[in-house]
Amino acid sequence: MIDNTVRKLALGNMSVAFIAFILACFMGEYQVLERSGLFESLDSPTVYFASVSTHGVLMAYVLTTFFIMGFGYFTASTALNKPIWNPGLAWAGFWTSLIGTVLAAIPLLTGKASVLYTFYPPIQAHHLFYLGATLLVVGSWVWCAIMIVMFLQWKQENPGKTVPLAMFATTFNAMLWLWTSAGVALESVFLILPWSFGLTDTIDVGLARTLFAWTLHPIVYFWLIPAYTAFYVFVPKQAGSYLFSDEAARVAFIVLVVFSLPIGFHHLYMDPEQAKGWKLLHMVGTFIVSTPTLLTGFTVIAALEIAGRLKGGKGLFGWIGTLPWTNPMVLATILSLLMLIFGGFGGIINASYAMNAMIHNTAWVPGHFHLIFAGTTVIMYFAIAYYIWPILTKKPLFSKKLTLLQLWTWFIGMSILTTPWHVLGLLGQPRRISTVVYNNLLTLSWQPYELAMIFGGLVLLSSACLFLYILFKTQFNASTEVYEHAVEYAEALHPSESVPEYLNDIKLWNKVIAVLMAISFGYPILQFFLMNTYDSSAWGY
Ligand code: HAS
Ligand code: CU
Repeated sequence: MIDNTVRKLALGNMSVAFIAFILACFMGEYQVLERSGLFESLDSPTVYFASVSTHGVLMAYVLTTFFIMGFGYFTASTALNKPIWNPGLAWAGFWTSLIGTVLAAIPLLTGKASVLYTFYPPIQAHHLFYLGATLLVVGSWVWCAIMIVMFLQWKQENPGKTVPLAMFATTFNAMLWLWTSAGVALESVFLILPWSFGLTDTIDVGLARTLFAWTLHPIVYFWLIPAYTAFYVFVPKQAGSYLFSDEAARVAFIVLVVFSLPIGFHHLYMDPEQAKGWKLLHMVGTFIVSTPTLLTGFTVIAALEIAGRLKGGKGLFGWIGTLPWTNPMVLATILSLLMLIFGGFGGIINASYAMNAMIHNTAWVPGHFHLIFAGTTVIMYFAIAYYIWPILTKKPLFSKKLTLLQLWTWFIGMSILTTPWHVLGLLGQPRRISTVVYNNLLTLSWQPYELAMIFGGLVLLSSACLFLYILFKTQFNASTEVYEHAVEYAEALHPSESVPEYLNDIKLWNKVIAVLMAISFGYPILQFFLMNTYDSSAWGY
């Protein structure tokens, strides 16, 4: 049974995540309305950029980090059957991150940090924003340390045994986050913080963007790993099937973590500060990091196929119809995978050096990441919340029908929002602009798409409200019915007593990452110290 500390830590962290999420959804709808140029009274670049910066920070950093921490405490304690190591420290991490979030929110909401979630210099925000963001990250490092300590302790207590897959994935994500955030931490400590406090007058934009690129790709897999964890450890059981291969899942997590780090230059293809050879190297790595997703798609669909066939599905596709579509976790997985086909396809286009020139800095890019992050990834956050909220609160899930409606509307809304976004990008609409109206024929042709996006946003906003309503009604349900189920982890089709040590530990992979990072980022960073660079002056406001 789940203990009170875990219950509070998981609920506390996830509640912050979902409150941030709903606030950001309202901002998102305002942004599509404002940006369309169809409502003159809303026209305000100042408000727009304050809003879009807050929206991005809330979704990309606050929703994700708090969700991942809450879910991590839950998986660590249930998969290992162990209490949380040092709960006092866990709460200290939580409060540090929360205080950081509040500090960053002050300049964001007052228009003093309208630098978008990527905060690329030379646009400068108020120093409170950078300080707050730093604290948010420092708090999350505490979570990483707790996950790694629990993983190592369990291994010591259970020599020769295989670490449960859920904990293996969580610990790899913690390790990934430590490596990932190191890039932006270096950028903050050595470049941005001194510059924003006025200790330095100039900033090396090329070096700052290089260090941010170190973080920018792996961070997206930090967000994604909880979704894949659910695919592997919850979905097969929920569908009435088995985990197709425990070993393949471990390989997928390892490749995902190891190869997500040395490839960030695919965000810099169009930048001048890195040479094309380095970009090419990072491109090769980017294609390698797509393979664990293909492996995940294959094994998760295989688990679903087994489920469908066990339920009597026949023929090539007959098993799809016999899947338990009314199970929220299974439905979310199917919808998530459908969005992954197109979101991932877009990713491959982005990653292809030459084709990147076609879509870089256009509306295609937010189309890509809304589909694959807000779609594929966040729909699994919903499914996880629906699955564990009853376990954490001991209250049965409020209305399965509404839950299914919520998942469908999220999928439909996200498809309506992101398809026009992709098309607009191909039509040449830039990203990061506050209005699309230039009074010419080209921008007139954009209008029907803008209208569709406003509608998609409305569907999403309703769906997001419904999500929170369901969690709220579950937790504060007045009924006396007690939900006493424990979490059920999937069993492997061929359970193996032991796996090779490299599929059961982090040490070797840490070393591999260190070598790959030295190769892919060593010289590209060093070069800034070997040549004369011409810094841009800060133009803060
Ligand atoms: Fe990305 C930009 C490349 C995945 C997020 N990405 C972004 C940005 C974000 C983001 C936030 O190379 C914007 C950053 C900014 O603000 O500047 N991305 C990729 C590639 C992948 C990828 C190659 N991205 C993600 C994920 C994200 C995310 C995951 C968040 C969670 N991305 C890029 C590039 C850029 C970029 C460039 C820079 C663009 C620019 O120029 O600025 C890959 O990981 C994708 C691999 C996925 C696949 C899909 C396989 C499909 C499967 C589904 C099978 C399902 C079936 C259905 C058949 C290859 C496995 C079954 C149905 C049943 C009924 C059962
Ligand atoms: Cu990337």
